[in-house]
Amino acid sequence: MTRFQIRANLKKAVTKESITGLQIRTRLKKKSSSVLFKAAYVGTSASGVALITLAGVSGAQAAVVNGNFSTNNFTGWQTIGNASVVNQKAEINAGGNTNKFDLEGFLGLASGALNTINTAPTFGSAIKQTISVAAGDTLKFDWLFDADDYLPYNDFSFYSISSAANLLADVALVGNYGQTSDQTTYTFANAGTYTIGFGVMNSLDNALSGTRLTVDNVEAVPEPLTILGTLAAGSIGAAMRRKYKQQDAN
Ligand SMILES: [Ca+2]
Ligand SMILES: [Ca+2]
Repeated sequence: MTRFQIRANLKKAVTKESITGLQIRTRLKKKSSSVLFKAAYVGTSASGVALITLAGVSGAQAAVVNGNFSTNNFTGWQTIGNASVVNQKAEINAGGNTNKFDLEGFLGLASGALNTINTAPTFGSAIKQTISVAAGDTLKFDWLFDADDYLPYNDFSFYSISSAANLLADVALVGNYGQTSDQTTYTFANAGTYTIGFGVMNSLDNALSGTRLTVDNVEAVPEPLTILGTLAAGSIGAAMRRKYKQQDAN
């Protein structure tokens, strides 16, 4: 091979290489823009799905575990005193022999919190679970209070969120040996981790302890705005997809 031939071959090779390089770069550019498009598409739809999932599962994941007691036991919950799951509902009994100080400690209540909802709380029982919620999530639960006492022995039931106890019903409300049921909701103003609790106690003495609180269908659901936000995110995603589609066509 002459020097000329070598040079010619080399030139050819370089030219060929540079053409190939250009083609590769062009292809890469094309490909990367379509990859980018796909990434944007997938990314958008993925985050859209994530939001939808968050909104949809929030009730389950935001996370009350076994809120309907369908396991027929206290999986996901902690109990103190006398509590059991009967027919997939939590039954908490006033005859728990756990004093108010221990109950306040167990639930993480502020000291004296139980005295803010009853004049003479003595002994009782409670269950609790710690959940994570987003701002605006609403805790919902069904309950039934069945009093086994008469005034002035004002046995009572309550639910707690973090350090505060809230009265559900007491003998004064339902009458001697009375009962009532309802669904209660509580909306969390701020995102965070909260201990939620349910309890029932004797009052003034520790007798006629058949007073009980039945709890079921405990769930935390996102506020409707979160779902609207998800839809908005979905339309932003659609707009982005249109934009990338245009760029890809150009
Ligand atoms: Ca149930
Ligand atoms: Ca009692």
